[in-house]
Amino acid sequence: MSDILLPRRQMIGRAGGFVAAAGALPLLSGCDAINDAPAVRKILSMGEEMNRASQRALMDRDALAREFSRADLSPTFRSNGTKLPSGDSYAAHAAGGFADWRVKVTGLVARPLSLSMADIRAMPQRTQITRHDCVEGWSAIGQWTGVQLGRILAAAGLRDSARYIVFRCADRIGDALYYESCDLIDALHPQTIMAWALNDAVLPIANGAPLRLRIERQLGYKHAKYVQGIEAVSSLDAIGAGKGGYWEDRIDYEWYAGI
Ligand SMILES: Nc1nc2c(c(=O)[nH]1)N[C@H]1C(S)=C(S)[C@@H](COP(=O)(O)O)O[C@H]1N2
Ligand SMILES: [Mo]
Repeated sequence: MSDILLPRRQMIGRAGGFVAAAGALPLLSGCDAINDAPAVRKILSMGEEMNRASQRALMDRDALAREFSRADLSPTFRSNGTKLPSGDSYAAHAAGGFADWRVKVTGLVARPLSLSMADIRAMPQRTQITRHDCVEGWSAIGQWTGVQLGRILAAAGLRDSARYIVFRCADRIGDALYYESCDLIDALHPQTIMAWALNDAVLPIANGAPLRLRIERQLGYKHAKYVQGIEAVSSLDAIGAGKGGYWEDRIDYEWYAGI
């Protein structure tokens, strides 16, 4: 998996480089000849790169991911990773239309919650058409409907010591149930939703039924499917091997997968 990850990452990096270079061009044209020296150009573009990186790190975090129109929807939204969680428990939930599914909100909260899908659907909803980017080299545009994670966390009452939100999933891959996490900037971002519908239909099992995270400023593997637990913690040290996610702990996926 990691060998196909690299080219995609490089592609994303390079795409950013092209944008930076294109932006820098008008500044350079019309300047004196020294700007044509390759070394100077290299230093300028390094500065541009650093500038972009620090902006991404410090300032860009609240910006909205691009939203698309219905005409942009992918004909099918493919599935990746787990397509059907194994085990009798999930099968029984699926057979019952997930009527008994519970999402537990625990950890550093004033009021731990156990939410049914009916509870989730009774909360104010948000619908967004966004592009999903998987590091394995595919993208798809889909329309997602669900509750902003911030509303759920507000209902539970985050404690001051909470720094990260951990998502516990129902599917086991090899040795462990899938898990992911994010910081509070992403957790409280307006486009971060717990989605139960895709393209106006109830979420298919392959896409994470009954409830999956949409965290639109991040790469695909952060979008936890089959969520049954939302946990507020002060540190990721005790989660899995400490890097904050199933793939982060096993291969070289970055915890911060911002796009
Ligand atoms: N629980 C769980 N969540 C998961 C995965 C998974 O295997 N299990 N795969 C991740 C990856 S790598 C991607 S690209 C997306 C795929 O979402 P999709 O199946 O709706 O396309 O889910 C992410 N969330
Ligand atoms: Mo992915």
